[in-house]
Amino acid sequence: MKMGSNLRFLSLCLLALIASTHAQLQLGFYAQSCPKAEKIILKFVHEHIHNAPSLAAALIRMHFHDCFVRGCDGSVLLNSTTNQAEKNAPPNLTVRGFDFIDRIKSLVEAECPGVVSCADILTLAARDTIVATGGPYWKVPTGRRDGVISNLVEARNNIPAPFDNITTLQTLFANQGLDLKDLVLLSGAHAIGIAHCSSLSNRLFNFTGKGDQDPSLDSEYAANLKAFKCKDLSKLNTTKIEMDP
Ligand code: HEM
Ligand SMILES: *[C@@H]1O[C@H](CO)[C@@H](O)[C@H](O)[C@H]1NC(C)=O
Ligand SMILES: *[C@@H]1O[C@H](CO)[C@@H](O)[C@H](O)[C@H]1NC(C)=O
Ligand SMILES: *[C@@H]1O[C@H](CO)[C@@H](O)[C@H](O)[C@H]1NC(C)=O
Ligand SMILES: *[C@@H]1O[C@H](CO)[C@@H](O)[C@H](O)[C@H]1NC(C)=O
Ligand SMILES: CC(=O)N[C@H]1CO[C@H](CO)[C@@H](O)[C@@H]1O
Repeated sequence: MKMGSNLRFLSLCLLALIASTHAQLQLGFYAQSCPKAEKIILKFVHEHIHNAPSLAAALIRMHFHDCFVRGCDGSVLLNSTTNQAEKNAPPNLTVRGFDFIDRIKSLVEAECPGVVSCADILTLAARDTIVATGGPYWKVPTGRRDGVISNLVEARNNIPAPFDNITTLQTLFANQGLDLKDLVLLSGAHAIGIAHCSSLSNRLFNFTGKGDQDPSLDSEYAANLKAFKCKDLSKLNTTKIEMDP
């Protein structure tokens, strides 16, 4: 009898867990629980974006990396402990803006402790910085729950690499429930921000390992990068180029 009720309790808990992890996002999820949350984020963005407008690109990319590993759960923000966190995976070595999110989180925590997820803060801040720097506005439903697992290997396996071919890119997007149209549209985010020469230097200098250039790369652009910006092979890791010159 007791066993039966325990089992029933367990299954109720599991049902609740499934319901909560698959909870629908909604606009204004914090309208009752932390009504000022979205305003605090927006205000902070407006006060600070002028000092670092390049953060708009950094944060939309951080949001993308977060979402590609275990869903949009803030796990990209976690530090390594005994394991190596997502943050320390190769694609994340060039992710910037962690301090910015941490500072917003402190302000929101001061207003309503333990209510607003880091994942939602990152998502909203990414949108707000894009808008503040002249980009488009989109509605951001909230209610994301933060994860506690952050794993380097999962980041490496799920986040697309600059040398991935279109087939691999489509697979990685399909793994997240995103189709070819999503892949094309979301890649439009590369209209802003920077890349390091090292992210494309193989396509310039050693595409098939024979000192050649990727034939699909615009030849004029490639020649320009080789002659100027990405010329110094010893500085490929540190030289930045505009995504869309
Ligand atoms: C389609 C697969 C994608 C690949 C292979 C890819 C790859 C890259 C690479 C290699 C960089 C340059 C990193 C560096 O050298 O510093 C970069 C930067 C960037 N990516 Fe992507 N990316 C992809 C999709 C996306 C998506 C979906 C978004 C957002 C919606 C995004 C937003 C950005 C932004 C804004 C930057 C510039 C970051 C900055 O200025 O710090 N990317 N991406
Ligand atoms: C990660 O470490 C940095 C630097 O020590 C710290 O400022 C930040 O608050 C930490 N983030 C989290 C989520 O613990
Ligand atoms: C794309 O890359 C994958 C993994 O490297 C490889 O197995 C596949 O053959 C490539 N596909 C094409 C069309 O080049
Ligand atoms: C080009 O790639 C090949 C094969 O991966 C490698 O052996 C060679 O060292 C590379 N050359 C340069 C200049 O990096
Ligand atoms: C560039 O960065 C890569 C990856 O972190 C590293 O393996 C390589 O040694 C670096 N190259 C130089 C010239 O610093
Ligand atoms: C922003 C940033 O660089 N984050 C981490 C990425 O990984 C490096 C190297 O492991 C860490 O030192 C950074 O803190």
